[in-house]
Amino acid sequence: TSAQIGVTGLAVMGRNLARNFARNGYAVAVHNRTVGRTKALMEEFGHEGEFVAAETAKDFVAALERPRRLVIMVKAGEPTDAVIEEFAPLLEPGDMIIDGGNAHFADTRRRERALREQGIHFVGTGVSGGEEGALHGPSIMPGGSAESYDSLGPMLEKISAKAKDGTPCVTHVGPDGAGHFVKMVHNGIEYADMQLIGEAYQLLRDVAGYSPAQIADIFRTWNTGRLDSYLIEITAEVLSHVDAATGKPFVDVVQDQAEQKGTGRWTVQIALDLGVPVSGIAEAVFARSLSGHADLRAASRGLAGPKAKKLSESEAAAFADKVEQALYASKIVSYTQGFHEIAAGSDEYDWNIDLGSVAAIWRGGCIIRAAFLDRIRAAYDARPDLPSLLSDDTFAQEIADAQDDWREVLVAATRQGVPTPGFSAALAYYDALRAERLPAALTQGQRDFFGAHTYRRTDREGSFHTLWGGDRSEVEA
Ligand code: NBP
Repeated sequence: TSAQIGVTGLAVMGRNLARNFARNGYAVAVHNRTVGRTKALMEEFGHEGEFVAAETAKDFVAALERPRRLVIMVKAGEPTDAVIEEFAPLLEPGDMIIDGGNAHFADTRRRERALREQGIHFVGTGVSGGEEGALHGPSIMPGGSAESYDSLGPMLEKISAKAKDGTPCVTHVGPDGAGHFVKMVHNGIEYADMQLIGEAYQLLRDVAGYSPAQIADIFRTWNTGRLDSYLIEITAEVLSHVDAATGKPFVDVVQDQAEQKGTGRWTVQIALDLGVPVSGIAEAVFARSLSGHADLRAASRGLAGPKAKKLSESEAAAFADKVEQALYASKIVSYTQGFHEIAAGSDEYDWNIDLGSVAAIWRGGCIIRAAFLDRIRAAYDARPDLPSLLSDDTFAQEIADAQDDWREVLVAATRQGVPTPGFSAALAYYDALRAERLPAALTQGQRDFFGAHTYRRTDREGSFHTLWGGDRSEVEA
């Protein structure tokens, strides 16, 4: 038999992706560095479809129909290069290597360029949805050549998640590293979403005085409205879970030190390089690192601050409604920032990414899937040149309606000493964008004073410098 697709790297993600292809009727060649994993897959799941188990790289390549489609699902970084080095010499022009790992888009660009010289299509592909998504339908973000998508697209559409309207959650994002770039920003937005939800939880707990179980109910209610999303849904599950060993809320027995694997950090690093203000995403990454500084936190615990006062029952209910407004408004800002970064990356690398279709493929399968994304898609479909999500009339109106509550929540948080870096950064971004004047004019004056960096005037063209150390007259630079 010849297999239509092959998967090498059969840890949780690769194994489930291979099963997904097989369950959808494709013959799948499977391979893993350690043969035990291949055998385990065949034993446990071999009955699910048509698999061809290969022990060696040569057998694996030989099992594939031409042009070959070879999916790599190994640990990102050096392992990916090692696998490419192993397989590329065995391939022929026209063959495709699909890297479904969480690669850095710059690595993907480098690999794509190198393999293109050999006539091999390298398709860096973002895959989101964790192991369940890989099995039942992930959101898939392929980059690479348009030609490779002609061959892969129908297969990816088949195994991908479907949005509520039935559309497959996959599209050809753009050439070379575009897919991994978009996956990176997806993860950055995911960090921001999680941080905002965390802040809402802490406010409901410390200011409103609700228990984790009560907060779970509040999140369940929110999940029936405009915040309807996978992350809100699982938040309610986590908050209502009780630890079997102690009988305490699960959330109270877990160490409050968040870990990270790096894609959120990359989103911020690249945003700094591109000059895109993703302050909400950055605060989310920093909040995780701050939480991990156990010694610093222990040393700071005695610092002065207000004691949070609990609210009466009716005040608490009213406050919870305001937190929902603050969460929603901050979420709009996070997505605004994330989509700005995608637009900037697309400009920088000539990817020509369609922002509406990115929103569309995030509607199902991935971690940030949400009803909200349908609205973002609609906003970009209506105006593909939308300067920012905040320029969309509907979103602008929703923020206008939310802003009084958003500000009040932040006043309460500040007064009571509850940290809300995500909510605060989002509001600062909003207020800065809509400001008539920013203190950047003063910054320019300071820069000109100490470094003769020059400034531009509001009333005339050209660059100017003031002779600060002399008679303070202005000269044209
Ligand atoms: P891991 O990231 O844990 O990688 C394990 C796999 O890499 C095994 O198959 C292992 O083979 C193989 N491997 C390594 Br490590 N070094 C290798 C080398 N030098 N040569 C050949 N194979 C090598 O697996 P995962 O959690 O399934 O994730 C796979 C990819 O998918 C990663 O890039 C990950 O970032 C990405 N991803 C993961 C998730 C998720 O939810 N876990 C979601 C989305 C994307 P062995 O069996 O011989 O050790």
